[in-house]
Amino acid sequence: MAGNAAQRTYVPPGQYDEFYNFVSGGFSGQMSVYGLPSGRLFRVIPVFSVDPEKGWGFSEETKPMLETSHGFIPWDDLHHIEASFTDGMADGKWMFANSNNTPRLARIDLTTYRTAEIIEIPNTGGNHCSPFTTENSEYVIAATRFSVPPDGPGGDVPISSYKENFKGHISFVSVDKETGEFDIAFQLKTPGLNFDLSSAGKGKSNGWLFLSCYNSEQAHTLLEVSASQNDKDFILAINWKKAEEYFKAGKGTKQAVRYAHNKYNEETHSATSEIKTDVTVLDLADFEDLAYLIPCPKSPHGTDVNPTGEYIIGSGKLAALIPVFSFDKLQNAIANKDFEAELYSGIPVVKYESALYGEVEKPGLGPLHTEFDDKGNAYTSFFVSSEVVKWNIEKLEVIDRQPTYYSVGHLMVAGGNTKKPFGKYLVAYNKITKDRFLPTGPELCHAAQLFDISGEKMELLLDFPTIGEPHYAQAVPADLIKDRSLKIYDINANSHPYIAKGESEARVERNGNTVHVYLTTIRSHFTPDNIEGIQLGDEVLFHVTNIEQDWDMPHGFAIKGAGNSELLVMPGETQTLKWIPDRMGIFPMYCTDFCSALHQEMSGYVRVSAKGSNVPLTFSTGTSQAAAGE
Ligand code: K7E
Ligand code: CUA
Repeated sequence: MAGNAAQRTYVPPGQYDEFYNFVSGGFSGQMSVYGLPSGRLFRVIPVFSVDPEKGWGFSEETKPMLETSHGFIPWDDLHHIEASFTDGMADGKWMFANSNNTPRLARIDLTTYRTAEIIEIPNTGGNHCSPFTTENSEYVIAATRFSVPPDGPGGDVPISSYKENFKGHISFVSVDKETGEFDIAFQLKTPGLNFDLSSAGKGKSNGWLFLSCYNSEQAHTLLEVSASQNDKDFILAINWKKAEEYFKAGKGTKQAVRYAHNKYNEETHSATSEIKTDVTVLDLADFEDLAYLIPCPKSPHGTDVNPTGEYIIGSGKLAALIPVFSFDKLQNAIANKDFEAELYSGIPVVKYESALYGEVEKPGLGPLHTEFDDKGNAYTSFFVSSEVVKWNIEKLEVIDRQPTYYSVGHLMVAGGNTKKPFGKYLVAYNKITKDRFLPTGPELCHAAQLFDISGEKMELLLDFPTIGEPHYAQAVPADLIKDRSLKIYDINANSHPYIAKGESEARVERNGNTVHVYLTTIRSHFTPDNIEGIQLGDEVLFHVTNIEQDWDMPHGFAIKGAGNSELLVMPGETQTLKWIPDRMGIFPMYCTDFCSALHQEMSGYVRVSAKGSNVPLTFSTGTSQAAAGE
């Protein structure tokens, strides 16, 4: 460990980190935001998860974000984070994230640091090969990990009919340049293969997409044996610009499907969920010039394209070498029809040697993922031999190797998947941390390890624990995005249907068994803070508007017996907590976020009476009269 490592990661009090690091949370369903080089955790953002700390998925406004065609699903397995790109560089607008279980794609807004949109992906089983974006984020790509029969009643087939009935789908989800809004433009239907990961071409290879696939055997049971038979699986190269041309020319067929499209509206402060019912599918079997298979040794995992776009690195999980493919050679091979076979009824297989630039010999065991620096070097993670290996792409020579503690999965170089990596820091995301940290029972934290890669040798600087299981991550220079961060929501732009724009609009209204409480918060009281006339059998909706217009001034809201969570309401925002009282009596409510010296005083009472009681509905703040009628 380098002697001055502490100095190089130390960010003095009051100073900022150089990079934001957006890290996937794996089975926590969240994305966390760290600073680099300090490793300080700033924020955990619920994406495919509920989060009681923020009321996310518990407030009435946020629940629709987690709707799917299967109903409300408050969890998923988030593996990959990818930045929105402009000209192959992170532009700091959004982060994209995939869910691996119930296939979904999310967009996280880097002004609000919240999930702004989630779209479900039809015809897909396990959205692992996702979300990888093209050079200008024209599309976010999402491909199926498990091939399955297309959605619909036709899916009721014997599992043993895999080869015939199971299909892969690669989704091209367009991203609106201004708003970021998703739309599934089209899908490519492929033979039944398992797509693991992908990278879009960049620079000279812009317009192409490279997907690693395993299970070229098309096995459907005991895959650890039966999908590891072939000496080589494949990288599927797709000419997506061509596919887009065909789509725009009206090719493909519309298929009836059902998928949810959820959007959060910053003006109504509410999410909506809509079920969409069709998707355009182009079957690869109908086109001759869209797809080519490149043989790739032994169960490829990552497929990564270098900053110039010329080299495509395959990482066979069981391979003892790293193949480096050349985009130019691939193009020549395609032009010369230098094919060794056609597979899966009609996809040409390019000869391995014809696409290969060269192989890195004996790099390590179990290569998974590769990222790049600004000097022509690649960095590959090795799960089995638990190390990070630096090698020169053109020379195919190993330059340095450093152990990780332990069993690294993804690694990330700052800007390492862009056209111009920053090449200063590398972070290894490790699966196992036995003996690295104070023990915390049977489960230990996963962890990140920060390396300085500015010199010839990599230097380990810092270990820091992570939330959930970190897979992929992105780092963006702080200067690019920190000034875009929102400070408050403008209350005058708040068009929530149940807003109270000031204390004079605070009130309580009964509509049958539903009681709407228009509640405001400001340091350090609620308006109203005494409410009587609630009856058993009522459903009470607390619409809490935080009328503060100061940065970093949220108020919380909680009431005894509520079956959900707190609300944490940002300045200028309205959020709703549903409460169904189950007994008569007095119920305290209070602010959960220490907002001022008199935060403890920020509280109130709600009286619940019997059904049909003659206690009238009253509300007040700052008066001590008993409610009328007593
Ligand atoms: Cu290698 Cu799901 Cu990207 Cu994790 S995957 S390590
Ligand atoms: Cu408001 Cu504490």
